[in-house]
Amino acid sequence: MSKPRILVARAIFPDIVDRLREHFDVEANTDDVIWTPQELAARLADKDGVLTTGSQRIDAALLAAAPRLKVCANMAVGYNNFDVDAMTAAGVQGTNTPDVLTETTADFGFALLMATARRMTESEHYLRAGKWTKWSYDMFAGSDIHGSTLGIIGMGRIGQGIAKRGAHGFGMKVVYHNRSRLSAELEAECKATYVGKDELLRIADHVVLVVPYTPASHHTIGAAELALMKPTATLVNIARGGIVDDAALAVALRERRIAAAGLDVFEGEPSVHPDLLTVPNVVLTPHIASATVPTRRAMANLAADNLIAFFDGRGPLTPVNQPATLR
Ligand code: 8YV
Repeated sequence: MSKPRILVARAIFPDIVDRLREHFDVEANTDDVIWTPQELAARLADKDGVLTTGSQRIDAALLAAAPRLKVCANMAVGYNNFDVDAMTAAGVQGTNTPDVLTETTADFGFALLMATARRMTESEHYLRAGKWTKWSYDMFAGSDIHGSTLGIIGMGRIGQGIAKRGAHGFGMKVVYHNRSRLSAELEAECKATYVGKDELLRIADHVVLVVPYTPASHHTIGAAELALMKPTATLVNIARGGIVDDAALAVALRERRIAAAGLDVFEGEPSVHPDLLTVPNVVLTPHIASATVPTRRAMANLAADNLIAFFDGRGPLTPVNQPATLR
């Protein structure tokens, strides 16, 4: 019997592609070309499965052009690149990579918060530019992390990881907002108190966004929300581009309506709003919150294992939908 045909849509660890070759007839994007939706559809026309990253859109048009496609394994916990309703209607299984990146991403969220509040990149640029000629009492004075109030919007696994780091490691008072309230046990573990979104924005010294992207969470933070925040506050977005109105944020940063922002994700990335590139009080990183070698390997391995388990007939390990009948 011939092996199922798989497309690995972006370059990933070569040994993990080799592992997939033991099970599948694999076409791999070894040169890491960024395909247009039409090019992706053409390559999927004869494929049974695909390993995607967050940058390939799987929607009704693509599914119509790929009639054999049965499973899409995303190498990411977020899957807003999937039109899940269209996939479910077409009988196509989707999977993601939860859990394996939780702690690494929470580490990064905390690192970005600290770098932002303590003005680490801004001061490094100053030093590298040869501008450091004398010490002064207020040079790059930022805001404290320890003992401050941390507001987390989106209290899933990563949000909980950040809450624990803040509460247990830095003695922060943690408040959170989420679609649903955590159990009393989880709230106690995270030492976190549930509040409304506006209250969180008003009282937090540092706001971290970890909410998944959906049409409902588009521009969770815009001009009106930024206006509620303290002028001394820090905003960190490690969630998705589009959760923050980047244009409104650039204005708020330039006018010092909030003190600083740390952004790992952007609307329309890899493009970055030009005004964010010219304000000094923002730390910018290129969507690397999960980027450690062990974690990226674990993500790629879990995506591969999802494909293997699906075609073995064991069922996907970490499904994102449950089509009533599969293609
Ligand atoms: C990925 C992410 O690196 O898992 C996610 O949702 O945002 C990142 O960990 C990125 O989406 C590439 O797949």
